[in-house]
Amino acid sequence: MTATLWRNARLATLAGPEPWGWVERGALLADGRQLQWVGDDAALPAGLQADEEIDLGGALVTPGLVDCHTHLVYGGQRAREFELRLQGASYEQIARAGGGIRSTVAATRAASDAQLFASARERALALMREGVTTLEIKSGYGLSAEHEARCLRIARRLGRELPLTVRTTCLSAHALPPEFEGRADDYISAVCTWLPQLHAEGLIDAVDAFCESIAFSPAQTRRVFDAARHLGLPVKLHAEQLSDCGGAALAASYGALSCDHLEWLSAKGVGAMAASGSVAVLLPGAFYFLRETKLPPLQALRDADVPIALASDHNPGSSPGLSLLLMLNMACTFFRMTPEEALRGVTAHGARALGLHDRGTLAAGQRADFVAWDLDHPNELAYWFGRNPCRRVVAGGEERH
Ligand code: DI6
Ligand code: FE
Repeated sequence: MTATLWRNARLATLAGPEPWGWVERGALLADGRQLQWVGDDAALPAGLQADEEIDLGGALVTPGLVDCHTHLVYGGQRAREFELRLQGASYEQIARAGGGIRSTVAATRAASDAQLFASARERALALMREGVTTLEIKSGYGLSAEHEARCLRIARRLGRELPLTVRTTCLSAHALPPEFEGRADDYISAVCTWLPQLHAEGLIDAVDAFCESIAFSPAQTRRVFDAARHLGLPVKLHAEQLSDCGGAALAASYGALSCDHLEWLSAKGVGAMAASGSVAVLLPGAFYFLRETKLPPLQALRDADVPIALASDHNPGSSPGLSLLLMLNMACTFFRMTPEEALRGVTAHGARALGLHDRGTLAAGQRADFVAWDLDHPNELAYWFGRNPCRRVVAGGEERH
């Protein structure tokens, strides 16, 4: 293992008591994949040796970014549906008329493995160019045992072939596939039989569902969660996106890693999430693209000390964007998050939403995932948009090229 010392960095460690976990003249020492020491350059302990030294030229350095909620593997696109929505059709109307998620399911089933892999790889590379080092990918556009497994295998392959950590989530309870029309309970029974097979093949790190009037009920969600619990898999939930179904409180009662979207989250839901330690994942891209007006209860989440994460929710229907940095900007402008909250949302809190405790801050013992930016101050990460200030990325102790 080679030990590398990066010097002359201005560190936003997000660890420790200073705002941003700031260290003005910082250095990071990594031994292989792990950070061995992080701190003030002048305080580097004499006993620590590096095989190689790299001067970062005073660059701003943050932890690697974590995009903790994406639907990256799918076929086709839905620009026509966007046009229909601009003419007045609602997301729900399109979904109920058999468009929406179902049209992406048809395109996904029709695509070859090679096509699905190539398009998902391009999207992953776009996110990586802005400093993403950990990426969650959900299934949910296959909606059969065969096609869900195919999409999850493609997600796993991305994690093997790219310098990136990929975490996979099974979202088979995303929408009702056409062959189960009128038989949602039967579909949920089928999903509960696939989960053990998918898990046995090592394809899933967590289980998710879409709990909504246009998708699955709380009772159906509960059945999926019971199956996940039986396998020892953690759960997350698309909850309270379009209405208040009480999904967040339900997920919290299963110790959910996260509840995501949450525009319609009630006070009761906030309390349940605080008690269970679930992360609130806010998705400003979907809020923006569906032209929602109902804001997630940010102050109530803060008051209850619920950790708040941000993610791209990249998907072809409600958030076709591929910039996690843009989500920081939108979280501040739309949701009134602070730039520091937004950065924690795509680092420490994003990691926690995936159950990962070895990343998201810069400290000894954490993974050596970090980004050097062409910026003076970390508040600029939420300020610029449409600009990519990412200069260099280190993932697992290795610089990406
Ligand atoms: N909520 C969303 O915003 C995405 N999935 C979900 O459950 C949208 C998925 C799509 O429209 O294709
Ligand atoms: Fe989503």
